Amino acid sequence: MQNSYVASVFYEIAALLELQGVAFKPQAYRRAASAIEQLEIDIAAAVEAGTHRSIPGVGDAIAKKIEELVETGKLDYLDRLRSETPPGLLEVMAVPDMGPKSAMKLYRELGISSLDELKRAAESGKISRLKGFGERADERILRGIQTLESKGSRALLGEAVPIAKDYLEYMKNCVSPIQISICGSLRRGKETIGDVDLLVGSTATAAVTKAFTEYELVDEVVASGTTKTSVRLAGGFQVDLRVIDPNSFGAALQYFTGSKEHNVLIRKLGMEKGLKVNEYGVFERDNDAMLAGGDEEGVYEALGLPWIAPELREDSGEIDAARHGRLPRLVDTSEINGDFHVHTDWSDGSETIDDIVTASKARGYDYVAITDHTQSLTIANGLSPTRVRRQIKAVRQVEKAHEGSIRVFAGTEVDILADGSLDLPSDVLKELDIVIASVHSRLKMAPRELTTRVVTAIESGLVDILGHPTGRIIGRREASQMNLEKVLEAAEENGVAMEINSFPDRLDLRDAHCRLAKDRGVMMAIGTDSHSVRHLDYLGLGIITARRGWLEKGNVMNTLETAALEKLLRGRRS
Ligand code: DGT
Ligand code: CA
Ligand code: CA
Ligand code: ZN
Repeated sequence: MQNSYVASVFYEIAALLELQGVAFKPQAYRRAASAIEQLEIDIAAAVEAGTHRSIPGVGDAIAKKIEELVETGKLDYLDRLRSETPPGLLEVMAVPDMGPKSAMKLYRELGISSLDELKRAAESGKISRLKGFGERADERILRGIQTLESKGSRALLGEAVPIAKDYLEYMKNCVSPIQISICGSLRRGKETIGDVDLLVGSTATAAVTKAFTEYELVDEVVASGTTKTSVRLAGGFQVDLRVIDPNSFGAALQYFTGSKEHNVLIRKLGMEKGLKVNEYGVFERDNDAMLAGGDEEGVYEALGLPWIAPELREDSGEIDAARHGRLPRLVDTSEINGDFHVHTDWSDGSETIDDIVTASKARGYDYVAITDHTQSLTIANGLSPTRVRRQIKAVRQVEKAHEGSIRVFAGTEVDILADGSLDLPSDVLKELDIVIASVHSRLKMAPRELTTRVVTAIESGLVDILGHPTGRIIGRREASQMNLEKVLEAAEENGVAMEINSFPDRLDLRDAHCRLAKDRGVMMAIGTDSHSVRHLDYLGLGIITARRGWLEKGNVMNTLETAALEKLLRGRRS
């Protein structure tokens, strides 16, 4: 059972109670929901261990409901509430800024009980005319509906990557020889993906299209033409396929990788040079002679540019940099030597230290850091000072058993408490090889207070890495309102690295913030925040995020060789 599911049930209960005009109770459910959402361990595991009762905001009544949900997957109470409320009102209430009172009023006075009805009423300007809504209400509501719809339809990069890779492998096995690539936002590594785009260079269009639509996960063929076919997969992903003549494969790859904004600039640059650029190639405008098209490098070369990495193609200065020979040499997967953020079964991870070390070795790492939670995160079975000391010994033993084949850092993800102090005494922190410090609670405190809290931790002289710095959860929780500039300034002064947390729904710092950190001279540290062995694969998402942030080898701590890294870590907290 997923925490997000349990949280969503409690949010729904809160909303339903609000619609019924019940006081206080909705707040309690919302608090519990938010705490469950932020839990770093599986709620079912918490129930099993009995620790769900110590989640903030969970009293006896809510604890029982959690148990019922985890055990049966259902909740009687929710079903009852649902039957008492007009269906569709929740949808209406989900529109940003639409409270329960407004929703009820719209229901009573205009009979609105669905998003569609709300949209129609707003489009015809009816809502502004109601008493108490204000003259811009229609506009505001339409904008809210748009936000709601756009957010709902995008998937996480980390969800799309494996789906696209499987599809690609299948296509390669079906049709050979084949020129094939992922393009679109997925190739650029954007944190959320609208749809997956595949490009094939082949003259056997019909055979390729047939193979594409016969993939076993295809639920429905949405559109089928001679050059473009779209399918919807079980689970809802849309995948677009384009088939192009192999002579134009590079030009099409460039075109369909986008972004649209990047392509507009590319075409404009072509125009200035008397060239025409499209998905078939680069052509002389005067006589249509084809200058490039077979490969992507050739397309850029014809425009007088070096090849630009897909992650940079967002119209954020990349073309200018390319023209002046100032493109970054982006950090590459082959340069990454280890992972800085891994949990084990000592706190809320599911495997042993040895499992993690064995798996890290299999991935070719030179080092891995074991960084479990600390005591104040009781729900995550956080470690007390005594247990930290025991764990250090355990880490040394595992490392020894692997006979020098991998360096295992004894670390922690220490909680940053509300006043900025750390959740372990400094003598214990000094015994560790590496310290990540993270905020896990009270992210919504006043921005200035939060900034001071984080800066205090950075200035402690005990921290190597600030974990998931902004605390955002993609699509669910906005980045915290702390002053990032101030935090980066403190990090630079104190030689503290910012994490790129690679967990699919975090990617924190995000791409643009990584670039800012680089400009401020702050080092970045990629960590997967793994809670199981398979999460170690998320490292790739962190690397893509680093590349989208224009980071080079020198900006990323994971590129250091073991000896250099140890020197850096020792120097930082002595
Ligand atoms: P998404 O799917 O919303 O995450 O974003 P993209 O970038 O994958 O967009 P998508 O799937 O609509 O189209 C794939 C690429 O094809 C896009 O990045 C650029 C190119 N493209 C599509 N339509 C146009 C267009 O009208 N003009 C230009 N210049 N390029 C286009
Ligand atoms: Ca796309
Ligand atoms: Ca598309
Ligand atoms: Zn954390």
